[in-house]
Amino acid sequence: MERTFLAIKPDGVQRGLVGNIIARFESKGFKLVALKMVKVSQELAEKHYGEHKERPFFPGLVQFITSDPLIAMVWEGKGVIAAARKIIGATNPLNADNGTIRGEFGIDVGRNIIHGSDAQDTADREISLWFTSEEIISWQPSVTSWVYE
Ligand code: ABT
Ligand code: MG
Repeated sequence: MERTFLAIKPDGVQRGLVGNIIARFESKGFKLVALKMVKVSQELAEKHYGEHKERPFFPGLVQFITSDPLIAMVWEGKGVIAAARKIIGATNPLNADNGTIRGEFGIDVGRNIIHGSDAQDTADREISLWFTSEEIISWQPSVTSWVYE
């Protein structure tokens, strides 16, 4: 089954949005298989956002993501990578559709509340960057047959 890495960023935690955000993925029917609060190190932040290393916003991005704790998670389900990106909304919250997390809760691109892996290869890379295999739990929700046909 497909898996994605999601992180409620320090702004989402500070603004008390953790429960609201988790509820959206839970009620959609996706399965939470790993979760932890992390005060992110400089090294982990630079690895996670490695693709943006040369961009002018990189130092501010690393500073922001290491500034306070975030909630790191792995979610599992059919089509979860693309579906989570839809639930999250566009990178710039002012362009994000109403009803998405960023559309409802954000304004600035550097305070966009939540991260979600953008493709299968990034999901694989990010999950192994943030979690050990022991931290990811295989379990079967008893409602599975009411979510999947
Ligand atoms: P992430 O889920 O954080 O990766 O955001 P998303 O995939 O929607 O957007 P990308 B392009 O990966 O942006 C990564 C972070 O960089 C910030 N950013 C991006 C800027 O501050 N200025 C920019 O011009 C661009 C392109 C937004 C993202 N995170 N934060 N915080
Ligand atoms: Mg991204």
